[in-house]
Amino acid sequence: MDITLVRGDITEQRTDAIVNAANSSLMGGGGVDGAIHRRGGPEILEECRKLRAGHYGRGLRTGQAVATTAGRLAAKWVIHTVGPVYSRSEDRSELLAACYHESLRVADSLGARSVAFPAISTGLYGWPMDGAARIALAAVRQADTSVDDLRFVLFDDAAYAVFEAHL
Ligand code: AR6
Repeated sequence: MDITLVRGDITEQRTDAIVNAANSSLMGGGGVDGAIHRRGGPEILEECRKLRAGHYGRGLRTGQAVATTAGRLAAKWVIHTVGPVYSRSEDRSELLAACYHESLRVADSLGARSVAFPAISTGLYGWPMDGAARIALAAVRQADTSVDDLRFVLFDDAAYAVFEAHL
């Protein structure tokens, strides 16, 4: 697997799938989630609503992942996953690693070979970039997957530098 770092906006990636740092409601939000729904258009939310009306009536649990169309985006699919909110008192690293593993499992089930990830949980959910980068890179390196082009799309220079140091 090739692991690449990109400085930019995940909605512009031309990978088979892009991963959304969603919340368990699947009904959109700010950050990456807001950008994906805004640029991908209403089709994504329509599919999310159907998921909520069906198997995901209670929402998507932290560490799980599920795919929808990518609407108007260049990618074919959006894989929604829910990162853990950072906690100083509780070690939630395994839940963060699960986001990467589960997203890659969903990617494999779709036949996606190229996948772009944001730095899950490092925005609104408060995870320090250094720890999040270490967990993310270890998780994707350990994964047993057919994805051979994996990109981390980092929104600013500081995030890029932290991932670069760990890679
Ligand atoms: N492309 C790439 N990275 C981005 C983009 C973008 N367009 N926009 C922000 N980032 P966040 P979380 C970076 O908050 O911490 C939402 O409201 C950002 O700088 O998007 O997992 C959801 O609905 C940060 O480094 O996700 C949830 O409620 C990283 O992406 C909640 O936020 C993740 O920031 C999830 O919080």
